[in-house]
Amino acid sequence: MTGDITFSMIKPGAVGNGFIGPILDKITSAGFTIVALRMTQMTRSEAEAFYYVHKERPFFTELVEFMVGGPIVAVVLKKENAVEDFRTLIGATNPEEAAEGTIRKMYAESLGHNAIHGSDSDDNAKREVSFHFSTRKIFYNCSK
Ligand code: 3AN
Repeated sequence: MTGDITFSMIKPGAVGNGFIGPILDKITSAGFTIVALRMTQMTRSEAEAFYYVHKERPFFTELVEFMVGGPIVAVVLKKENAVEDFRTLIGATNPEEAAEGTIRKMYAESLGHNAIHGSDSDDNAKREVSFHFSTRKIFYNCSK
């Protein structure tokens, strides 16, 4: 059985380009309910910890630099089959390969600056949600 919660971050590039509103509108129009939301700027050690699984990858330093370069919007989203449906909504990691109408196709600048993050599994969604939000800041009972 799949969970009904996923975690997303609107990344600094998309925030800086003024796309918070349009991106949140696409997310809620696709049937996701926002149950937690926070605008913040990650510290270097927070970004390194969040992307720990990528620490051996060649793009790790570039990724951390980008993610600490400006504010992000962290959101917890609720919907049936949330993780998979949200990955479909955001599109491929590389915006050049993302399907028409996906968030990355519409708002991403490049593979490194790809507008938005979405959890890739239920376990990672749980880890990422608790990384950014304490339990009492998540409003699971929201329905719209
Ligand atoms: P996704 O975000 O689609 O799950 P991951 O988990 O493979 O993709 O990568 C995490 C983030 O690292 C991506 N969102 C992207 O910003 C960055 N990234 C991934 N691959 C590359 C790459 N080859 N060059 C630069 N940045 C990359």
